[in-house]
Amino acid sequence: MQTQVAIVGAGPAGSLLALLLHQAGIEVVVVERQSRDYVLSRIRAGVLENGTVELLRSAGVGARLDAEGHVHTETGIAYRAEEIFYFDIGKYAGSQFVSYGQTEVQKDLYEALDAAGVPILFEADDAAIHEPTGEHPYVTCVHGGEQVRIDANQVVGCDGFHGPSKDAIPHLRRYEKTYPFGWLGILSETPPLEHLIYANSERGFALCSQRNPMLSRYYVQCPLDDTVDDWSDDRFWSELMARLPQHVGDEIVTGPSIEKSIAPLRSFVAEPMRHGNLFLAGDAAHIVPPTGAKGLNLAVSDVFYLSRGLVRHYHDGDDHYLDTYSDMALRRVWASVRFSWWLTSLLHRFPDQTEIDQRLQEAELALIQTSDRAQALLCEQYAGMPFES
Ligand code: RFL
Ligand code: PHB
Repeated sequence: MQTQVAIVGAGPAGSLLALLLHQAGIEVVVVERQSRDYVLSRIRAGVLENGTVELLRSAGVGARLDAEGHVHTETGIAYRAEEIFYFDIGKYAGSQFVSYGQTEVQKDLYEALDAAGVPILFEADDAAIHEPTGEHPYVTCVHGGEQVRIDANQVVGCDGFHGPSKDAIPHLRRYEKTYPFGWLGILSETPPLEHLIYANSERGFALCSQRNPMLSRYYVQCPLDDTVDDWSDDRFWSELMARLPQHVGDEIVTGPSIEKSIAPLRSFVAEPMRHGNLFLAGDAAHIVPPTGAKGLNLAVSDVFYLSRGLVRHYHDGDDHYLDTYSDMALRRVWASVRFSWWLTSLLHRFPDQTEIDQRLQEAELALIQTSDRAQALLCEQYAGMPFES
């Protein structure tokens, strides 16, 4: 098989990149380890920044998002048991964000790729990248029991944190930090609260989020060695309520969970994001803890920079944006890695935390609550930086 760009991984990064390149007349082939149904069953991100929404719209996959997504500007932070304030990214950053699940984004992308006839090899095993620094790198995999070879001009690793593409880069610098807790998340078919609410509590972090008017998403911080079997629905709801101000908890409509999972928290950056004709994008190159809602948005910003570089390369023979891809993408990555780490540190209960650490977190939250300038800084980062031109 011969193509111009071979993409490993059909999550949001690989799917959106494939769509944008195809729309620009560039041939792509995508290789995905899982089945389509499996990818569509993963419950992940829920918050899309403006830049993400605009890029999805420009790719022609904004219609359902515009019709069904819930537009917000305000987000709550609860702390000190009964205190709560709302920061407004509309007021301070002139921006808004949309609650629309990653699952729905993925569904929209697969439908658009199908309609465009872009080839995606689902359930492809043993994907490997060869000769990344050569003029003709290639990907091999096993698909439908057959050995497949895809010859390309560029290969893009969009294969998430556990994928093989970053291992094809020698001397890759890896920066990593793990956190001593996880997030237990549930979905329930109940009406969500109007606003997202993040909570700092002596019992641990909690988050109230949403997917649509009849689908809520909630999280509580839990020990890393807990399993979902340790958490009955009753235990989850009572722990969530115990971490929120009473008047917020009173508004929550509880119901049976329809999904329950535990995710570890990690900060990770791989540098550089290019090795010859192999490029990395999305979770393949970086992971952030979900506290700042940045992971999917960063994957999309990588795709913005990389698609621009590839389009200029194929249309004009101009490699400026391909050559600056890694540096430009990494500037945004590091800003989000820092923000996500900071918000995680501010809102979670650490195992060795003492009373003074708790009070220091609360004092910082009080500073944000009462200082316009501190709130503006939070809002600017939560809203997301604009893409660099
Ligand atoms: P993905 O989604 O992991 O997709 C990678 C794809 O590559 C495939 N793959 C392979 N394919 C072929 N061969 C191989 N050997 C392969 N190995 C792997 C995988 O099957 C998969 O389909 O990475 P991508 O595309 O970079 O997208 C990144 C996002 O998924 C991720 O950053 C976000 O979900 C993170 N995240 C959030 N991000 C936000 O922007 N806002 C949020 O509100 C938010 N909340 C979250 C989150 C992630 C969470 N979890 C579970 C990690 C909440 C949670 C709980
Ligand atoms: C979600 O809705 O899943 C969500 C929202 C905000 C976050 C993380 C996850 O910071």
